[in-house]
Formats: sequence, structure tokens, C-alpha cells
Amino acid sequence: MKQGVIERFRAFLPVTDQTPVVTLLEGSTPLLNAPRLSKELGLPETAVWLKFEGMNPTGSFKDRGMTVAVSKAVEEGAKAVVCASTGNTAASASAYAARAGLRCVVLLPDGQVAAGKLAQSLIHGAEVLAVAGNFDRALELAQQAAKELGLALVNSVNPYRLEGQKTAAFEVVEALGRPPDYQFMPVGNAGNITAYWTGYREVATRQGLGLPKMMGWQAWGAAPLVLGKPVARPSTVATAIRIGTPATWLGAMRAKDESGGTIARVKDAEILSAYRRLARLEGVFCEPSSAAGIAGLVRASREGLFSQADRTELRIVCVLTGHGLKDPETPKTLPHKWKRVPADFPALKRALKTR
Ligand code: AN7
Repeated sequence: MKQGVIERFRAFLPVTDQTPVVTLLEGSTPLLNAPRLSKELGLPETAVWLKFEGMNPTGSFKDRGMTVAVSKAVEEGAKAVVCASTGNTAASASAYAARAGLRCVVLLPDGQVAAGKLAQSLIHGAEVLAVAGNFDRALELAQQAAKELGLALVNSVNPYRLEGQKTAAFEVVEALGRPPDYQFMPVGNAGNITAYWTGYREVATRQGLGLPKMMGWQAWGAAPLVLGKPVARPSTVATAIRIGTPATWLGAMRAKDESGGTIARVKDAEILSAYRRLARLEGVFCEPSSAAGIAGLVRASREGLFSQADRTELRIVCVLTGHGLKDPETPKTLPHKWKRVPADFPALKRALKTR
């Protein structure tokens, strides 16, 4: 069995026999049915499916693009890579650079990166620079560093990243046997929605299939694509998508318009509620940003989006972009009862009764 995004999808990627393959065997992530969530939304059990990208080697979808970007960087003779990141791109770049023996520089918005992501960049030996500014400013600096210091930029403005990421759409079609009717996903810098749309169009052309409606979700306080203009001071609990000027703005708009989908926004409270609901109903723990897509699904279904649909045939894919363990702090901020007990059995029994 072929493993890793490049070996599995070589024919559809910009690689040759000369490209050294830098891989951690990313991709081939689960597409899990979500029967309880489906039922709570008033849909048949077969309606909602979770593409759990948190199961990639570094715990996010970024690995699909990073294997291609870092492999091409090595092929082109790069000695160092650089990125700006809300955390996951940095974690992925750090791991793949370590794998390739390259120097890695990551620019992070100071104080705005989830603990697990920062831990990953540190342990893989990246040069971690906490920038006194937001992600958008860090990206400008990374682009300047790439140009003037000759580092290979591995943000999603690097076209190899999006080529790798489009393979997730191939896997969804493989698993469902056809494209879904709708795809719900979070949108930050807008690379991923652009990549999925490319992937779906490619399989549709190859196999004569239809296309999903692309439903992208931003956080309320970081919704430039919804407002139609950059947001100077983006703010949300979903730090991965705390982005005010998406680099792939036009790609996201094309995905929305061409597919007949939407790009809309959800409040932090809806994101956190979806985050917890998914974990409790389905046993799947994603990071808060990933739950923005689930929150969007809840909102859209409340607003009657599926009321006219042929429900038995309806297939909805939600992309869970990152693993919940990336961000171990957020669950502790949610209302959840836990108590201390003395270390004896009667006390334990009393505690369980008064639950
Ligand atoms: C979990 O790591 O931008 O719309 O620098 O980590 O393709 O940007 C992360 C983005 C969604 C948004 N979910 O994807 C970064 C970074 C998670 C993410 C997104 C990100 P894009």
C-alpha cells in the first residue's frame, strides 16, 4: 500500500523522479461518520461525516502541503525555510524541516499561539521568534525575510502547499464514493478552502462527478471575507484563524461563488459550544478553530439549509483541521464540574452520589 501524500497522489502533484520525498506519512486521515450529531440536527445518521485532519503526523492538515513544499525546497537546493504562523503551519514546518535536515525559522504572533503548537516548534529545534504583532504582520515579515535573506517561504502563498492540501478532497471522494453535497470548514488565511476546491474540481473533471457547495466559516471578530475588507485587529478564541488579511482572498471567493456556497461567520460562543458538543457526542476532539465549521453546520441547519434536501442521499463533510490536543488550555475554561476528593473509598462513594 502506498503511504504519504506524495507517493499516493504522485501523478497529480508537481513532483518528478528527481524530487527527494520528505514525508512523515501524512494523509490517509479518517472520514468518520457522525450519527449522533446528524440526529441532533434532525438529519439521517448517514448525513454528517468528519474528515479528521487532526490525525496527521503533526496534528493538523498543514502536513499535506508541507510534505510537498519542503520536498520541493530541498529539490531546489534550499538550506532553510521560513514561515509566519498562528501555530499549526509552524509546527508542521518545524517537523518537516527537521526531517529534511533544514534550518527552520518560525514567526509567531506573541502570546497568541496554543501551547501544543509552540511546544512542537520548540522540540523540533526551529528558531522561534515571537513577533510583537499579529499574524498578518508576521506574514509580511516572513515574506521580506524570504526575499532578502534567501529563505524558502513555506506559508500557503507557496503554491506547493496548496497542491499538497488538495489531496484531502481526493480522499473524501474515495471514501464516500462521490463528492459530498456540502463541505463545511473553517477559513483563516483561506488556503485550505482554495486547495479543496481545486481538488474537487480535478476529481470532478477526471471522473465526471459533481461538486460540493463550499461552506467556509470565519470567527465573528476575524471575518474579513464576510465584511469584504481587512480586519486590523482580529480577535477570537479560535487563535488558529485569528487572521485579518487572508493571503488567498480571491481563491476563497472563487470557491464560494463557483460552488454556490457561502462564507459566513460564527460567534466564539457558538464555536466553543460546537467544540464541546462534538467531543461529547462523537468522541472526536478537535481544536476550537476546527469547530468553527461545526458551528457553521449547526447554524445553517437551524436556518433550514437542508429542509428541501433529499435527506437519505444527503452527504455533508466537515473538515476538522486540527487535533484538540494542540490546545490543552481551552477545555479548562469551559464550565465543567470536577472536584477534589480525599484518598479514601467512602469519600469517593459520597462524591459519586452527589454528582
Ligand atoms: C486548525 O498555522 O494559518 O484558511 O499559520 O491551523 O487555510 O488558513 C492556520 C490555519 C483552520 C485555517 N484550522 O486554514 C497557520 C494558519 C486550523 C488552522 C485554519 C488554520 P486556512
